Amino acid sequence: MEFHLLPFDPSTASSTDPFFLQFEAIRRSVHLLPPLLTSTLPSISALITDITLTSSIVDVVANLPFSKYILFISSASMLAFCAYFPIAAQSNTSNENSHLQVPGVALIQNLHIPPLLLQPTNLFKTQFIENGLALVKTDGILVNTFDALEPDTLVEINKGVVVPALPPVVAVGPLEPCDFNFANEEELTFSWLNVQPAGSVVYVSFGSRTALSGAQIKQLAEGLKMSECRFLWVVKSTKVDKEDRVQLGELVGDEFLESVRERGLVLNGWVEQWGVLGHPTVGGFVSHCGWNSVTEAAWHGVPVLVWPQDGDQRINAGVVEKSGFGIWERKWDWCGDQAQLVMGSEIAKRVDELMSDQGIRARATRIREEARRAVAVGGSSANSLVKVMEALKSRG
Ligand code: G50
Repeated sequence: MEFHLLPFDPSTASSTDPFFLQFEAIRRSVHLLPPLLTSTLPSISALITDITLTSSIVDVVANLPFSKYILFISSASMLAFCAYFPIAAQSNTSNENSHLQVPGVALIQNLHIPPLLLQPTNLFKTQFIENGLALVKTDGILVNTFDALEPDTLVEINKGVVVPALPPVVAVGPLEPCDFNFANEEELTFSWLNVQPAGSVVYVSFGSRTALSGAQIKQLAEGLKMSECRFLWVVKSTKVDKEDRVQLGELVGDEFLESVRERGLVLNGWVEQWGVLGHPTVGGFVSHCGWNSVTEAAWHGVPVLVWPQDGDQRINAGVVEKSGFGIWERKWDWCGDQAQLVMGSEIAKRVDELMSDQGIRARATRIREEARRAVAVGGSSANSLVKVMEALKSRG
């Protein structure tokens, strides 16, 4: 069924980020959903909505005869933070603390809090606070994580320690990504990967919406050249793909491309990340720690050099570090105009460390086993999902 959004004027919102503006455009149209939701046959028994829409949908559907669930697309640690942050924001207007204690879960340094949430006001912060407060009006929260990845956090949240009135939080992951089929360099990527030695390639990607600065891209190129590894590097220089018109040579230098031709593949399109991380020649991942990247690395048991760039990524990096399948150099800066450059020599050192550390590799393999056990029949995530289904059925 197609659902058309109302016209939306971005200049009426306090942000220029295309992703947040899209959230807002959807949020301002969800009040049109009820006639559609109540006219389906068979009638629906549950509505599952993305976290970004929570506050705009809960009141609209409050009196409709189905259960209301939220799908939280980041970590359970981030969910705890999301649920508690509005309470902290209300009680502490001075913002003088250097950290925030999420009850029962974690002491979060201000340095690790999503930067937009430390500003006085902006569209994302408003949405984040409203969504966090509205979580208590839902029947449950599904999270793309699994018990073995964030055991303590899940237990504490469900004990009511973080926010007492929070509905059940259900770990249902790791969820497999859907196949969008828009990886444009698939053949090149896999024919190159296929001829590399097992476990020898480090895959470098900062996700679908992070553009490193030109200067940082140059240092990363330098680092990969200095490291002794083979690498598959997806370069991204603009936040929105369709604005990307720069040739690779201009970004990283033709000389660089020539000098690493034997052991590196550099691309500036999308790759099919699930297939890349699952490829036997890939043995390490330099990642910004977007949550999908973390769960995919866990699923495939690939050790991660975490380099969070923005948003929830430092909180997610903490999860990877704690689970033992990643290395985190905390001195490395966020992305942004004021960012302190991380030099190539330092990147090379860490990449070589990642690729040679047998302890990390063993722990990544263990996480992989846990991830697969969680979604197999009888596993923690599979069982939890069955329970949700049974609850829906018993509602009639
Ligand atoms: C900051 C940011 C981007 C971003 C997130 C940030 C998330 C993702 C989950 O914190 O935490 C989330 C999205 C919207 C919301 C609550 C939680 O209202 O710059 O994705």
